[in-house]
Amino acid sequence: MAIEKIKFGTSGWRGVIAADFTFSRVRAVTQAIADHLVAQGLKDKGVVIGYDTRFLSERFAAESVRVFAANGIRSFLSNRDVPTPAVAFEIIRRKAAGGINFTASHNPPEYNGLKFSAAWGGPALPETTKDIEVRANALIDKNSIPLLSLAEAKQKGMVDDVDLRKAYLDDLRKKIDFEPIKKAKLKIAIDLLYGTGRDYLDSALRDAGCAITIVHGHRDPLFGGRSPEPSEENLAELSEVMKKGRFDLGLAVDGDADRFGIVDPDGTYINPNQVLALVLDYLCRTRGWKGGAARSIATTHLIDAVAKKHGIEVYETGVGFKFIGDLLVQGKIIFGGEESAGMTIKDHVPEKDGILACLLVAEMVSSERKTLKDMLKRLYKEVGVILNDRVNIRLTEANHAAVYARLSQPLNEFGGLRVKGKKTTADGTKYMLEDDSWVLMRASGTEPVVRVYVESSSEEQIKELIEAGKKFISGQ
Ligand code: G16
Repeated sequence: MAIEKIKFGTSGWRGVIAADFTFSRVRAVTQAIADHLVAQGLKDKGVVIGYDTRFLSERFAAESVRVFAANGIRSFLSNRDVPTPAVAFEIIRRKAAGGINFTASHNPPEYNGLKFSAAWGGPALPETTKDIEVRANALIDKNSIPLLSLAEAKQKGMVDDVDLRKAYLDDLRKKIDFEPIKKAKLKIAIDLLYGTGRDYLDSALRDAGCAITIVHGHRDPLFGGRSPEPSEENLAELSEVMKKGRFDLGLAVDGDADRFGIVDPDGTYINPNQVLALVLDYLCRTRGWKGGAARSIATTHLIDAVAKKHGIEVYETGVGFKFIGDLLVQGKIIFGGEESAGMTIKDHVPEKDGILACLLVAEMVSSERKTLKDMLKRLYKEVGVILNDRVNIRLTEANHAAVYARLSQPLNEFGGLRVKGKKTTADGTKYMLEDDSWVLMRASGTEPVVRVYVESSSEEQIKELIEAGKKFISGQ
């Protein structure tokens, strides 16, 4: 059987543990990254290495350190499992050559993965990951990859055990206005989804005087049998906890704490698109920053409506936070968001940060003294109602090719609405429909699914568009 090639997807390289994601392939990818850094003249700056709470993550991280050490590249190895945004922050703080977090983020438990962030702190751009892929695939199954033992690496001063938490949290204290949070004395329920957000999000809020109740706050490499994704379905338990107690807010982060999940006091899940629009509006009203807002092609146009209200420019990017991170470091934007629950802001890491997003929501709830539902009502009154939904449809060996072929079909009508324009990108086709509704269908770069995203102004229309999407993908 031919060996699958190593391929970086929307964010890093991911694979099923023991099948695709193996020690030997981790060695090959690390060697490829080492060669890439040498070619860039960055070898002497060292790399930050982190890992999440998945099965064997810390072992994969150690393997990577051994390869870097044998190449004369020093590793700053995290002393515990760590959120991806904290790795991004440490890369910038240490002026390192880049960093790796061993994580498969929100994927199911049988996956592991590796996110490579560049020296600028953001997820590596396609030209970089292409270079690493080519180098790694040429190295697969070669026995020539140099390796030191960890003891040798330590003895040669090629590995430092480091704490990433303190500097990262100290920095967040400068970016979040904790005064209203301290005054509000919020009661918050937090679902850590067994991941790396533990002692980060909860301790930042506890230090600000909040009363915290934690759900799923210990390491479980099986994530309770689910994916560590803060989706409505996965946060049902948090929602139940909130319905039983009296809480002001429910918060969650994914396995590597770069995505957020928000729940209102009555247990209602607030979808990430709505959270993004509310936070952008809040920041424009309170921070007085100048600059644009970026969203991916799949993300709500409610952001555009908020941007219009405040007279700021909108940048539409492909799917993947790397493109938003790139705009942030270019100084073009004050805010970036993705519908998959990614957010960052001006002067922060060019990487999505679920901890930052949750803290900003806590700040917003404390100063507005309203539920998110009420804030949304107010926003819809001001800028108009824009609703959205998304479904993921599983791809199988059997339907894979047929579904892919369908994704590029020309369409004149969709869900009973006329197609008035389309945008074809690397992320599939976005069909603009009558009355400013739209639909985007694209293959995921992190999971074997096709995602159908729809947006419209009424619940009924949203349901029809989702049904039309399901039928279209299944070829009916
Ligand atoms: C998905 C989301 C993207 C996100 C990416 C990585 O990609 O749709 O918005 O940037 O995951 O997120 P994370 O690092 O949290 O896994 P795709 O290609 O699966 O849709």
